[in-house]
Amino acid sequence: MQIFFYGAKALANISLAATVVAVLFLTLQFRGKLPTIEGAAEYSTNSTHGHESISSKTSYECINPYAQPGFIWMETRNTIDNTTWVPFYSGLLDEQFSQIWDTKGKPVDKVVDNTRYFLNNLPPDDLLKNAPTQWFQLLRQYKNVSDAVATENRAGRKMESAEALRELKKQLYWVRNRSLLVVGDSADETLVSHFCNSLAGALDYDPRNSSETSIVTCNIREWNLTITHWQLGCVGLNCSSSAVETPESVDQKWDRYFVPTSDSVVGKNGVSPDLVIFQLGLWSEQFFVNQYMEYVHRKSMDYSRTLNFKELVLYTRLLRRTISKLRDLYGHKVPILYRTVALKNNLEQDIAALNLDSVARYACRELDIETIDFGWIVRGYYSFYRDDVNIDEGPLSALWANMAFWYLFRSQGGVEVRGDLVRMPDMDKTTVDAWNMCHDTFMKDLKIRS
Ligand SMILES: *[C@@H]1O[C@H](CO)[C@@H](O)[C@H](O)[C@H]1NC(C)=O
Ligand SMILES: *[C@@H]1O[C@H](CO)[C@@H](O)[C@H](O)[C@H]1NC(C)=O
Ligand SMILES: *[C@@H]1O[C@H](CO)[C@@H](O)[C@H](O)[C@H]1NC(C)=O
Ligand SMILES: *[C@@H]1O[C@H](CO)[C@@H](O)[C@H](O)[C@H]1NC(C)=O
Ligand SMILES: *[C@@H]1O[C@H](CO)[C@@H](O)[C@H](O)[C@H]1NC(C)=O
Ligand SMILES: *[C@@H]1O[C@H](CO)[C@@H](O)[C@H](O)[C@H]1NC(C)=O
Ligand SMILES: CC(=O)N[C@H]1CO[C@H](CO)[C@@H](O)[C@@H]1O
Repeated sequence: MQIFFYGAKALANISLAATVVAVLFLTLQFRGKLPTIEGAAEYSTNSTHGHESISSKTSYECINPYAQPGFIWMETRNTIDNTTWVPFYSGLLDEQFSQIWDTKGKPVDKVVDNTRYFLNNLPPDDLLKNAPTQWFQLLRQYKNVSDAVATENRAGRKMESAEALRELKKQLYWVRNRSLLVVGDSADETLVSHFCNSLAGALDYDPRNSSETSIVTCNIREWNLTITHWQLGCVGLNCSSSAVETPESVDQKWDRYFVPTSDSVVGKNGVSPDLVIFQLGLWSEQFFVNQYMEYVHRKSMDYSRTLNFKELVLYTRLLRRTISKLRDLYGHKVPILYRTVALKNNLEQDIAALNLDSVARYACRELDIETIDFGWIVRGYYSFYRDDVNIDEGPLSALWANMAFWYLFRSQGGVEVRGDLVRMPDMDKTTVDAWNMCHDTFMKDLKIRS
């Protein structure tokens, strides 16, 4: 049998019944991967929400799928479901090449085909089953099924979807009341808004009239799940060279806009967001590029220039200021991730962005901050951008959401190893601190890749 997320492929039409059957099938497949009590269909009021009490195990294999070499699998060019990062693990080396080449090195089978996105050519099961959970797709399924339940309720029909909904709840219960803070530029805001639009979340923009920053809050009501975006760098299109962040302007943004609203960016633990993801590379790059343009009296911008050491030091100061602002605001316990820079989609080179990313990787490693390597993973996928810097809604935005939720899951005490959810978050947080359990290992694994 094909592994999960595949079995229902035959159900090509999107009728309500088909969707419900597919979801039931998928969730039952999925359930095999969950540490649930067999046959425990009821959703109990236990604090672990139907999950077996967390095992007494206090250590697990620490392996971050998104830090492994791999590839992006997407079903089609425009899909937002069925997209995942597939780490190679051991499957690649075990493949039998004799089927492809004969002893004289002549191909016995066609290696190249016209498949651009693995449409009819799925990666091998043993690779795909090691891929990380597609949290975003599960959330979308939940939305579909709960809409179906509402329709059935209104129609007074038998609750075909109720069982599917219960199964999904068992996988997703832990996202309730969570809060994710994303600090960055429009590239991050775009990803947040794709996520929310796709789940019909309510997006609020505030302050509406500011030319200094923007704050976007998205709430997925079904889950009371909140994602907040704080904009660093410039806002709007009219960014002159003076529109750059300095450590002082970072302070000012914090004091005027972020600190006064920071109380609303508090999640399950009551004192901080459950996870923070930040990045501030592209506007800093733009500042240096603008400065250089003025300095040499040119009309065009040059992204191929290597930044000098002073520029790197200034950027590092900015980065440190941002991190210490976050720490001052929310304390040292909140997990913070540096999101690696996604290079620009333009014909020129983007060397300055590489320089800044490299400096940030180094500084964050020294400051004990883990990396979410989205920028590296999507490097080269420029046809999926909707303009020079912002990624379109599609496979890559889905991938971003899956990645963010992999870390959020971990921040809540969940452990996923090679595609298996070996430990579900414990709502009482009485046992292992899954974040710190693997933090040292993941810090050691960090490579300087730029
Ligand atoms: C919660 O579940 C665990 C394991 O099944 C059980 O030992 C415990 O008594 C349950 N607690 C409540 C309040 O039901
Ligand atoms: C949700 O429903 C829409 C519309 O029926 C469908 O296109 C989409 O594939 C479904 N997504 C999931 C994850 O079930
Ligand atoms: C979510 O928050 C509400 C309000 O504080 C609370 O009643 C509920 O128990 C919380 N649910 C979970 C799963 O934490
Ligand atoms: C939503 O979650 C937040 C953070 O956990 C909590 O303070 C708030 O009470 C929750 N609201 C509802 C309606 O559950
Ligand atoms: C911007 O909004 C704030 C809060 O709503 C208000 O106090 C301020 O006067 C507004 N500024 C402008 C220039 O409209
Ligand atoms: C754009 O910047 C120029 C020069 O700083 C300024 O004169 C102009 O008013 C700005 N336009 C807007 C819409 O902010
Ligand atoms: C090939 C594949 O896995 N297709 C799946 C994509 O996602 C939808 C919605 O979850 C499934 O119904 C398909 O089976």
